Amino acid sequence: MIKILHLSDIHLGSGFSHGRVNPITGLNTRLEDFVGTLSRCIDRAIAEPVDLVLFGGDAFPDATPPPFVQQAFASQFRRLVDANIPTVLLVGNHDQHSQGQGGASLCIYRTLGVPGFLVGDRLTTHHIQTRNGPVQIVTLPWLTRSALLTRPETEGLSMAEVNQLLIERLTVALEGEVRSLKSDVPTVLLGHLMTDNANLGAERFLAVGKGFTIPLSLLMRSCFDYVALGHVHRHQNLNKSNDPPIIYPGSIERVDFSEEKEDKGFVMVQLERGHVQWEFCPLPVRTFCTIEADVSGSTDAQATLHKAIEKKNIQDAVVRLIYKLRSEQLEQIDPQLLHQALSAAHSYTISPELVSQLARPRLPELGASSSTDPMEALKAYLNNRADLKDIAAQMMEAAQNLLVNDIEVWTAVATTETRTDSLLKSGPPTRLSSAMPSLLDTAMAPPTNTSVPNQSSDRDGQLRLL
Ligand SMILES: [Mn+2]
Repeated sequence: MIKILHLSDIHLGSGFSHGRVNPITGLNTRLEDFVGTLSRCIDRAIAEPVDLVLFGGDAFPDATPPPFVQQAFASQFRRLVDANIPTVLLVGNHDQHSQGQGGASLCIYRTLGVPGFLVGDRLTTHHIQTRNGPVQIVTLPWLTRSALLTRPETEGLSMAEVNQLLIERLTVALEGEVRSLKSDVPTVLLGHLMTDNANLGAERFLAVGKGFTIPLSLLMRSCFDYVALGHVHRHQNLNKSNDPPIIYPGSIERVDFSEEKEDKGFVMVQLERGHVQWEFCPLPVRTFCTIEADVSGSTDAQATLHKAIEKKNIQDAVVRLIYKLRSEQLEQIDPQLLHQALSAAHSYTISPELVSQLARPRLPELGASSSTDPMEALKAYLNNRADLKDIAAQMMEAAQNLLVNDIEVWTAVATTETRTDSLLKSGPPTRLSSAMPSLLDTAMAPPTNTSVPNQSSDRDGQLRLL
């Protein structure tokens, strides 16, 4: 039996706005929180001890974290090297350069030849000999459209057709891995990806146009004993019948307020070929607390606000106070008293919102508390604009085209050189891939580096998700 600790979405170095500088260390307290939580995961791995650690991707907010953040990450994972615990570091979307080429922030572990460490930056199978026997890990890092398709291949195709083509390419490539698996060795698929039925809540719309959604049927296969995922920050098992379990452990810390109500943790797995047990292990992480109040109808706005604050336990929490008031009530609010009332919090923000009788109300179906994808949002908007009825269909079509053309940076022409440096493994070709070398080669060709606009703002947007 092989014991595995599966964690994901560490995002070390994010959420600094929710912390403050620790005067003793000079570090942001949220970095200290994240490192403390990561160290709890590593403590557990060593205390068991586990035979293998699987990291599901998104180590940092981006591919170029500052050295002190990299060092904090490395000093925790270093403890696994000392404890002789093999570790697979999968590359997530946040670990890649914006061009989607390689895993810049994690590949250093391969470059340095860190003993027992593997970096999963391509679709391939790793054969690992653990203390308790061999295990096969198929790594499926974050793949962008441009990693799988070239622009000429998609010209004139609708978004649905492009997605279909992407799935076909990936299916072929994954099938190549599956056919080379040893049938009597426990097997894990380790993927950083979005599945078509993951529960994303508020983050769903952010995913549109970024990468693509993978059908669950591609993962739900008997050749895998356990499917270890990363990307979605909310812990969930996508296959309740557990044949195999398809698990997002979620992020280890709250990255932002969209994760306010989520449990955070990692997953312990006991693996045999044909038999698996898993358990979610919650981590004690800092509380996030939203206090919402509408004082616009109140005669004593200040008192109403204090009542709303008193109802919540804000001790050491990351707090945001959002309240609505009328402009003539502004003078009734004493900010000093509010600061005092919130002083027990670890950090807090105060966001007054003026209620105006003149303002047109927001469409309830498009409120900040609900989420929807851009096409659905546009549809809801157009449904409320009788004056645009004549051109509504054209607007929908135009938007659809914008989404298709604008979502991803495409490779104009993938050169032979870049294809040689493909994401595919360099080992002997499988039966399938030797039968279809050109297709696979094209399928996994990374994009070129040229004329790629900076996508960092998009990536930050995705951080809420993922
Ligand atoms: Mn991700």
